[in-house]
Amino acid sequence: MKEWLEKINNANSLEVLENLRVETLGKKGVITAEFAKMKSIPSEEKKAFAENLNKMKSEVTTAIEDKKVVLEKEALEKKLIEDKIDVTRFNNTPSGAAFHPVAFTMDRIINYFQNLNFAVEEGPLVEDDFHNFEALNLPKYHPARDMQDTFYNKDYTLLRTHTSPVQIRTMLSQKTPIRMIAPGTVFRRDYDLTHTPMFHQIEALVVDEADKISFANLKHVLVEFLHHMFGDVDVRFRPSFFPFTEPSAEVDISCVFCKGDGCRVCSQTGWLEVLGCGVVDENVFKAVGYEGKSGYAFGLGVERFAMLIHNIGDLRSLFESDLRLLGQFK
Ligand code: 2U9
Repeated sequence: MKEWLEKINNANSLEVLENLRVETLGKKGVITAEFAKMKSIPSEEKKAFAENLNKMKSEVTTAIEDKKVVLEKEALEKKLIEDKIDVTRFNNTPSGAAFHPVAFTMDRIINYFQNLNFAVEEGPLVEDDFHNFEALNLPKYHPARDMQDTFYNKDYTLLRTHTSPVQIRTMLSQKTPIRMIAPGTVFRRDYDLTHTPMFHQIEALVVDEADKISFANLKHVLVEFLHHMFGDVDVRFRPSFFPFTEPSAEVDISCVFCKGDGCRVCSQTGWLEVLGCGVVDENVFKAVGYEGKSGYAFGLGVERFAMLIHNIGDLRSLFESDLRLLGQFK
């Protein structure tokens, strides 16, 4: 018996211990076999034999139970040490924020002009008729007002249709020289493949004393700017009309996709229209008490720039918050 107790005490795993339990107390175990001998024991010896056997059984049972507690504890400790969480199974790299392509493009353009010493001016999104139309040579009933389908409020305020009211406010509150850009959100009642009711513009205004600012200055600044944004492209100025500039021009670059050969994006023309510009109309200067000054202005749509720079085909995808698109700009 001592030998079994020793074996139990030396068991080094739960498996070994279980085998010892089967070998001693199991159906075919040595102790179970001893009980079977009871039948053949003379009755006067039975009591002592049974007592001895029960004592053995209980000693072995206790020894196995005690050893089991010790081995289970050891096994748990071993498991806790060995069971390491494999952190590499989780993608714990921070997903990281990314600029929206419109914000990214906006920042690039703002940064470019800040480096040329242009001030960045801002103004309200809810404007009045004077700052959004009247002062910009768009008097009441002027047909050009129909060009801008406007969101009007009940009190005749409106959501600005361009950032130009910011230039009006700047001229009304500051003296020349003025060298500024007005980046911001604008609103027009328009929704199709190439128009959304909210989009972003950056407009620029440069004003100084009479004859100091010319179309040549404007042309130089824009050609340099477009080369910075689009690389080695051709730039052309086409005569155009805007109520707030005279003369006016629209500016094209050679198509960034087909290099001017003609493709679907440029409608086979080889050219892409990217901005409008001109020499500030005398009537605009009159409206803000700037009679006789000279200046130039231009305006661009930020979404259009972002689409051309990042090869984005559908304007509306810029407003859908789809992470498959936004994730590409990290
Ligand atoms: C003042 C005087 C003149 C701003 C200008 C444009 C031409 C122009 C468009 C570009 C694409 C609007 O976003 S767009 O649809 N803009 O073509 N903007 S000249 O002229 C001004 C502005 C303010 C006081």
